Amino acid sequence: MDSESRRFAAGINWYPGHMKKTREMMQENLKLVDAVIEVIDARIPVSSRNPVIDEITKGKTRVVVLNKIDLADASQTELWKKSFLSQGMRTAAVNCSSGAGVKELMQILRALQEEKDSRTIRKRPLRLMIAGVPNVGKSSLINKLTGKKGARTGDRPGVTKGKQWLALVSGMQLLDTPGILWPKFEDPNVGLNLAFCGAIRDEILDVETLCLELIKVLLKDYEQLLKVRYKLEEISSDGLEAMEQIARRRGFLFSGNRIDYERTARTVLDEFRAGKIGRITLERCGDSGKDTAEQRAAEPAGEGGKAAEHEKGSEER
Ligand SMILES: Nc1nc2c(ncn2[C@@H]2O[C@H](COP(=O)(O)OP(=O)(O)OP(=O)(O)O)[C@@H](O)[C@H]2O)c(=O)[nH]1
Ligand SMILES: [Mg+2]
Repeated sequence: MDSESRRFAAGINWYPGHMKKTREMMQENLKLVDAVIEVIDARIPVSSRNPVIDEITKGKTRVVVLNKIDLADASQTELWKKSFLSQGMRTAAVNCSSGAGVKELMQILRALQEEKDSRTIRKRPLRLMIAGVPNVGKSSLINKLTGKKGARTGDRPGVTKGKQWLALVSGMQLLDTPGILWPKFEDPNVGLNLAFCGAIRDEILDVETLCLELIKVLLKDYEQLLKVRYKLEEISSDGLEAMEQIARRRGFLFSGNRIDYERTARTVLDEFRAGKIGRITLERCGDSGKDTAEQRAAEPAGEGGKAAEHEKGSEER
């Protein structure tokens, strides 16, 4: 990552007061639940794992759900799933839009129920907390599991406010929670990845620079997809030039052929998030995934570490 990218990434943070409150609510409710379903984004299986959720759910049975697999590279999702399984985590890969993989998750939950029943005299249906970063599909997962539209969903972060219990036909109870982030991203890539995938409110971001960063990342591993989507025979290896090529191709110009960067940015970000550029996994299992985790441990605060310090419990923006 070049120094400009690093500076931009270090400035990304979103930890409004409601997330701090949600964290407290989750901690209070943990004693009521038998297990936690951690929903993560299959496009960013490292960055979408919230260390706070890790910390507060220690000692609880956990199920990791890789969601939005329709948007991710299928072979990468397979590798990530194997990697989580090999770490001893119960894992399912799902698409909460179509429902693919939800049956497999149900089998995991049924097995958990049986395990619990075999240990207790008074049997009662499982209670599960659904946790994860904003916009990852927690409420959509609940709706797929219950077969109803009981939980509100939406294509922006921060849709669920407050807690809500919903029941499955089997009697299992699911607790929907608002998405939470954490006060400081140690690795600037994490903030970027979360922003690319829509876990951070666009209103607080400079979307033009965010798009430029996304294009830089895509040029590395997915150059061909960019060329095809934007009908470019050749694409510059320079991020800004590539963004300008896209703008011209789409006709996002003001009078005098000046480029409408904002329109270009919103379009490319929307198309990436909707999977229109292709199925893309930003964190590849093996090398880069491992690198990211190792980097996190090895260099707690990068160049922009201090700048990235978030105000704990700052007012909602
Ligand atoms: N393509 C795709 N979109 C999905 C999938 N699951 C959820 N979505 C979409 O992602 C957006 C966010 O879904 P929600 O269920 O509201 O996410 P959430 O985690 O509850 O979000 P917050 O409550 O804001 O934290 C919605 O537009 C969903 O339709 C999926 O598997 N694939
Ligand atoms: Mg929600």
